[in-house]
Amino acid sequence: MSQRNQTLGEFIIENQASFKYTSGELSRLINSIRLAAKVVNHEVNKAGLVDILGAAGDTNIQGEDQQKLDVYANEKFIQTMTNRNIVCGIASEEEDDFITINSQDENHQNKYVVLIDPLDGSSNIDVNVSVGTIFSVFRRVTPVGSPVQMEDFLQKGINQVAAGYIIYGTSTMLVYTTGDGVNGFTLNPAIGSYYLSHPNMQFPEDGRIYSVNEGNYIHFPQGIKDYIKYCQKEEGDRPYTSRYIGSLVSDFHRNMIKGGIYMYPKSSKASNGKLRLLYECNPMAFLAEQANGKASDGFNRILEIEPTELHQRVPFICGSKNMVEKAEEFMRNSQ
Ligand code: AHM
Ligand code: MG
Repeated sequence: MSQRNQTLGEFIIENQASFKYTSGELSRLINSIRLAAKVVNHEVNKAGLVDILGAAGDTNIQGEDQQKLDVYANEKFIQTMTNRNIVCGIASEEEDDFITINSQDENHQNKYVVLIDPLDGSSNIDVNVSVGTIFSVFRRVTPVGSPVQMEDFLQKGINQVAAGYIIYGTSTMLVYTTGDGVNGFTLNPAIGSYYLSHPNMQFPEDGRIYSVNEGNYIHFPQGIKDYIKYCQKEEGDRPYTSRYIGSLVSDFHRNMIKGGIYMYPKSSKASNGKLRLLYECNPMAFLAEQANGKASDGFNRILEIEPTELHQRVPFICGSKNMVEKAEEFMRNSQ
């Protein structure tokens, strides 16, 4: 049920009972993400003003330069969730290993682990283009009270209990699901509250936007090349429109509202593509399915992929159902 002027805080309280585990722990977790997001938002918004731009000099596990804001966002999200003592473990795209929380305290009862990409698309910061935070939440599989283990994080996406993103765009939004549809909240920066602005978000079944880094075309598998040519062909409602921001959260968000497909396929240079299963693809796939969309690696449902390592990459095709199915058809036919 959506109400006029309903805040995220009110929405969380009102909907807590509909969540099947209802201990209030997940609500507190979403609350802490909302809080950290406000702090990060403040910093992202003044990125052009202060000397926080540029590479921090560190290199993350994927061998990429870290921007300073990546480091900042990583610290803020980890700090907020750790200080409030509401999760038992965190894995971040910016950290080599997962973080165990409260392992010294035998009485800690926290059940959830969070996987997070604190600032996705950060190469866009220097040019004032939208970036995002992506998060994914699982119930731990090892016994409550013991230190978390790798298996708590290496779960299939289908086991997610919540997922979402924050988009730091022309306005800042928090979009999330706890498995009962997708809702979007817009931050009113004057008051510091998020308001329910996009209740029950849904991908249109069909769309006319395709989002892919076409500069890599020559390296793409034949099925993807064929699908791109299909998108460009003059027939029916085609050619489609090409839109690629290079910021997954922003491309996904636009496609969910307008109808479209996002693709980061494997290539002859990167055999599993670029995006990470646990920090990027699983949460976006959960959101997509909850919003009547679809997410695939070209052949398999993303949410059913068995993860084998924290920083694993997978090819990613996601968006309006009929468009993703068409792309899969081209993949199959090219085999
Ligand atoms: P990042 O986690 O290093 O920011 O990389 C993820 C980003 C996505 O947001 C975006 O869709 C993609 O990388 C763009 O990659 P490319 O520049 O290769 O097209
Ligand atoms: Mg990322």
